[in-house]
Amino acid sequence: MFRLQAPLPARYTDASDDELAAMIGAARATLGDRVVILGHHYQRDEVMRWADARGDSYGLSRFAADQDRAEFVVFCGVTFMAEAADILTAPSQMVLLPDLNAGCSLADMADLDTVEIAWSELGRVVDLDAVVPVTYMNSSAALKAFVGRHRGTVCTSANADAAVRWALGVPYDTAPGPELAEHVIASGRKVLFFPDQHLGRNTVYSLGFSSNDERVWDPGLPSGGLTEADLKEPTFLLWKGHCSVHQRFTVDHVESFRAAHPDGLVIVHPECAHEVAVLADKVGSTDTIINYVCRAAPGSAIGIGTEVHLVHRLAEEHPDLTIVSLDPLVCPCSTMFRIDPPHLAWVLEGLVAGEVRNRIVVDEATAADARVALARMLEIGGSSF
Ligand code: CIZ
Repeated sequence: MFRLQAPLPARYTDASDDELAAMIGAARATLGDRVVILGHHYQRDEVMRWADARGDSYGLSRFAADQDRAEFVVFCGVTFMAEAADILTAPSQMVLLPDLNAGCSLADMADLDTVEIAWSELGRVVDLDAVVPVTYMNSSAALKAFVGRHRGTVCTSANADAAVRWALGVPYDTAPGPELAEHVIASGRKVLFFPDQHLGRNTVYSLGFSSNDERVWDPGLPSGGLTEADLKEPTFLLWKGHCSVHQRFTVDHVESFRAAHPDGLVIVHPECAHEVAVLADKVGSTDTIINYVCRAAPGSAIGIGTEVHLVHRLAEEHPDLTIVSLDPLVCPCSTMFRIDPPHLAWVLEGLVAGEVRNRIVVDEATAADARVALARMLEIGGSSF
């Protein structure tokens, strides 16, 4: 869905940093418990300083849902996160996204129409009862609803392993490896995983599957660019989507870091390409990365492959560690970066004036199906839940 943010009035665009901080502080004080401000880990510091809670997309949505005193949830994140918060909060709560252009290019790589086409093409050659759709949290509400309707689940980067095991009917305590893979292949179960192929691939390879067990569905090509055999044979169909930030990290980045820090540790997000992930000491979600840094021995050098605002914040908060981004030409998440103090001030001052600006609303039919999939994700759990 494409929404356009209208330019802000000069009161906000011409204000100095101090003036904006004064506006935000005054509006927040006036609104008191009526508002809660959520800051995703990838937000810039000038925004993050105002957050009542910091976290990943799912953690923040849960936090919002638990704040029943807050009438307004100002989500400093991107559209799919604000949608998830609207789905999980009470009908009386309103979710606002300070800049409507803060979308997510990864989430936009799959939409309901193209996923429905893939599903029906798959249905021509395999029994859909054996296929479970799994969507990453970074997807539209419409796709969360699709998996809710088709016995599937949502996953986050923190519980993708548990979600894929669940989809394949593999108990959580079964050791990963070739035996697990053989057992699943023999069962004929399949997973359609969207929209991030890298999270899908890193997850299924860590369970013991190989490149023979997956094909990539390219939504831009007829039949996903696949033959009938390609649809029938593999256990996994991975959607051809990627995160433009995490896809930047390369093998050369890891090797350069290791050359500069021979005893250093490397941790990368599972949205990074598999050839990068295999070189890392640890692969994990934003919360996993934060916990890894918090537990590191003083003096450690850590190279991180994730969004740069989080990396810089961790470096500032841990002066006893050497923390660097693996990519020296660091690239922020440009859509997250749209949320800035002028937009935050504009939304908060609107609330003070009785005007709800940039409300994100998911229609109730979609929300009901999406809630089913989100509830399944919570039931499935996983290491970080
Ligand atoms: O779901 C999130 O918040 C994202 C974008 C990443 C993560 O690992 O938490």
